[in-house]
Amino acid sequence: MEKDTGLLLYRNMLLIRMSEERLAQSRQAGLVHGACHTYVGEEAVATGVCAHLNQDDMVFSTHRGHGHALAKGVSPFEVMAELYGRETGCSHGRGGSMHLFKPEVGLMGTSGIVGPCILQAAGAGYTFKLLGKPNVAVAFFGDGASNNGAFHEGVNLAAIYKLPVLFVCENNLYATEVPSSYSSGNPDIYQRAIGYGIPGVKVDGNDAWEMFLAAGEAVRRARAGEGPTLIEAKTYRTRAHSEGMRDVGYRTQEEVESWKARDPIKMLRDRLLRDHTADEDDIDNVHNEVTARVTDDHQRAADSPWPKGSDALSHVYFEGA
Ligand SMILES: Cc1ncc(C[n+]2csc(CCOP(=O)(O)OP(=O)(O)O)c2C)c(N)n1
Ligand SMILES: [Mg+2]
Repeated sequence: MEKDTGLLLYRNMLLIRMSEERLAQSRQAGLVHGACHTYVGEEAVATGVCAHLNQDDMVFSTHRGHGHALAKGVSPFEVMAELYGRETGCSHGRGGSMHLFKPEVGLMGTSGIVGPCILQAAGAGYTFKLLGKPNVAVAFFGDGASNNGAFHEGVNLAAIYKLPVLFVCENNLYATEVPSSYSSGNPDIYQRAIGYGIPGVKVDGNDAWEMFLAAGEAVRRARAGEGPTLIEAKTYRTRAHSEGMRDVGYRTQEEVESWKARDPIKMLRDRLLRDHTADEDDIDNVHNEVTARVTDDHQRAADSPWPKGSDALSHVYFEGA
């Protein structure tokens, strides 16, 4: 692992973690309007994938999308201001957590509807292919979404046309409170790739380096015209399904603790130090930089103006040419 790559992955995971811990506090303080599904514990997935993408590559995301947005290059300030309902948010405070958009960096939207991101990524891949563009589209989605009809339609379409798409299933073992072992005939979702004639890869979704390597190969394939890949990232959310929801009765404390012991940020830190890729000072520097950034971005977001009532009808329909 190159030092620069290792520290970039570490930095981006920490940026997501600290931003969301700040958002969770802000929600308790009444600053967040609407739902807030955090990605805490799953940061390695978006970080490892998005490290290979440029601004013209497109990401289609879910209800649990803060990490995808941040990894794709939306700033903590724009994400926080959006959840705080401010004009400076990436959707001008109109959308909140599940309507984060920034097409300029390829973040094509988080969404409260479970499943369609799979179809949208296939559609974007089709566009790239028709226009002869060298870009890739990525759908991030959960184990729950993989049981939605959109999964079959989107993956099959991408397979037959060899579209440049990554289907990244974040299997965190539950859809809200329903275990995937209950709702899936075969909870090893990567094995479904066989049915579509495309590669299916199982990855430790808490291992940023493994995610980076698997995504690198899938992006290479996509850009080379070899078609889509289904990546199943085995991971876990360590906070409640959504902030403020109860988190008891469907999983055990022991299970949560066993996954916290495999925290993706801690795992990468241990690897960086063990392999002498980076030292404690390097890691402290990243912590200091990210802490200062998130603190400052939160304050600027909280101090930002509300949208004006007179602007309520702007940004509702596309007005550009
Ligand atoms: C089409 C649709 N069906 C149901 C819901 C209600 N719902 C919201 S989140 C969720 C669970 C999704 O589980 P998964 O895809 O595994 O994502 P996770 O929350 O675990 O990240 C469901 C069923 C929805 N938002 N949209
Ligand atoms: Mg899930």
